[in-house]
Amino acid sequence: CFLATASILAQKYVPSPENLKARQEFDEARFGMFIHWGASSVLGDGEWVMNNKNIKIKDYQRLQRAFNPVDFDAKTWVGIAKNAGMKYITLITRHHDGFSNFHTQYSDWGIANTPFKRDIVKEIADECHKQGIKICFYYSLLDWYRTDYPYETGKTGKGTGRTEKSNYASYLQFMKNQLTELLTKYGEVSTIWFDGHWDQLDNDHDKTLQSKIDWKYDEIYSLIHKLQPQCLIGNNHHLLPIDGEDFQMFERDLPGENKSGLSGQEIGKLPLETCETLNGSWGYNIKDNSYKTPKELVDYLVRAAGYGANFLLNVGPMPNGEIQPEFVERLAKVGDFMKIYGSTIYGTQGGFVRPQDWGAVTEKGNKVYLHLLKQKEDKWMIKIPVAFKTAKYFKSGAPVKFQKLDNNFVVFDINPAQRDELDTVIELEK
Ligand code: FHN
Repeated sequence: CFLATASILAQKYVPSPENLKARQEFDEARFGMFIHWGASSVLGDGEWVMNNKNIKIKDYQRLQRAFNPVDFDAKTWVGIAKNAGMKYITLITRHHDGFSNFHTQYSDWGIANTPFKRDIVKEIADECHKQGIKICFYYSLLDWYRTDYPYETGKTGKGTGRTEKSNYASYLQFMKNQLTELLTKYGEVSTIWFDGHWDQLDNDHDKTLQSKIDWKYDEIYSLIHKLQPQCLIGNNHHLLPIDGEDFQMFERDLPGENKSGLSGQEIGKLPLETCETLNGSWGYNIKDNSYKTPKELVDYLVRAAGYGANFLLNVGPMPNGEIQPEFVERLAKVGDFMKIYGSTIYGTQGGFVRPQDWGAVTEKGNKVYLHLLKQKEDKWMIKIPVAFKTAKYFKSGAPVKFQKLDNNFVVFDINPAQRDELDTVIELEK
């Protein structure tokens, strides 16, 4: 009997056929919208405000009376994402402050008890299904509000006023209950995006990022796959994928570049995603005007595609329910770019060389796309280890002059009149 149990426990996750299909679709999507929104948005100081400002639970609870996003319209939000060329939305259902953006039986601390009352997760999910884009749910493992969450404090150790002892079994059951709601009441959910694993590290500088507690991911992940086998699981733990996960994400980092300072993260074999903010903040931050330019956003998107990764671009909507105009404007410009160049990005794979200073390479079928993001010289030599017959400017279709040299080197003669300030794309046909 012991041996039988041990062999069940050791069983590796085998993704279902639906899941494999969903992985492929996810891997073709390349561009999604991340939405950080909730009670914390009211304060306009980012989603970490409760912890950063050491606000006690009893004071923070007042936000429930204040969060009243009367101008919220799911149709408008989904329209903004679609117009930007985004293929999915990853929405915060519950962030570290524990506030549930959906109607839940398992907590009074949520949207249902605000003056607004409406289930914003449901409205956005329904609208995504209606407008034909995928809906994904972010769900925090870390919780600054519940007393049964292990440890008194969040990562900064400041404390939010919880007094009772932790009880992970109870907290785990709560998460399972809420995940069951999320996976049974909102139609098809494309991904569950976990965050917060890093809260329970032995040592912030420990590059192995091993957690102090056993989160029981096997139980959580198998529940998700039982309820919706196609639902992809990702976890922002900065480790190689754990058994049961379906995609690997890199926060503020292109896969494998290890620039974010989180960890030296290696790349596994799953579909990849990188996430970044449109300004410098995830949640609404009234002081943050450091908006990335359309050129910077396009650069990030194209470089991510050059690594074979999706780009999940974050917006932190305002407490009244609107996405601020500075974001909408920039997203629309990226959308204009995607309307022209989308087919050089969606459904492609990373090219024959990793992204370089000059730009990135994507490939699809018998086409290779050279994205000249920063390349400036009119005579440009590059090593191209794939045989190709023709070269043309993707946008105009005009031929590009080139000369093949020894050892796969090719010299292109770039016509300045054919350059595009965002990205000059040369299409090679094999
Ligand atoms: O602490 C969160 C943060 O608020 C935000 O949600 C980002 C998104 O990737 N993840 C965490 C930081 O690693």
